[in-house]
Amino acid sequence: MRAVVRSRHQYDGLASLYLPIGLGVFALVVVLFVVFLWRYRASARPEADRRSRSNMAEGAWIAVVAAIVAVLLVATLHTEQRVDARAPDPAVSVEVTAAKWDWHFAYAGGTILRNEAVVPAGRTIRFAVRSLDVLHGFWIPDVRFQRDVWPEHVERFDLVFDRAGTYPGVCAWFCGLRHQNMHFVVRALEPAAFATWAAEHAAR
Ligand SMILES: [Cu+2]
Repeated sequence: MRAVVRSRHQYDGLASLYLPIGLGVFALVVVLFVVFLWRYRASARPEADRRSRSNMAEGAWIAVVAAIVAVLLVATLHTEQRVDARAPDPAVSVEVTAAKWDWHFAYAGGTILRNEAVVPAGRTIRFAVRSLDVLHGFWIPDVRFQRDVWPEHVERFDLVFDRAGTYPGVCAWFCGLRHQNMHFVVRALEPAAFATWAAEHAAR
């Protein structure tokens, strides 16, 4: 069986690669800026062989930037690939419909919840999300996950909610006058509690 992929871990790992590189480049630019300001200030004598030295420096700078971009690109594509991959055996499938200004979560047994999803914690949940009207954004910050949804298209993805608890979700795109009310929650229950919940709702 394929290992369970947690979007939160994946994107946190990516951020811990981007952040030090970003800070390092920022520090380098600031240091070079100050050094050049000091060295080539108006009172200093102008350098003689500006052209040959700057060609080398520019070449080195381009090579460093290209290498950094290549590393970040490969790491990002790998992460996206892992997050986008769908499990062959999701524990629960939920069909989500976004429409101004609500989210509806439908289960195989016929249960439909408004602005709330109930799922088992620690299990792979398959979401199939569609929009009935305009562009919406299915965003759950705690799992570092956001997907755009638009009409006549179904967006499918897997998520895992590690611990039992409440995970707030919001619409990530301005979609009209009451966009700011377009919230939902994912309630993750312990698997046994989820089984009870599912049995109760199936019996209705
Ligand atoms: Cu929306």
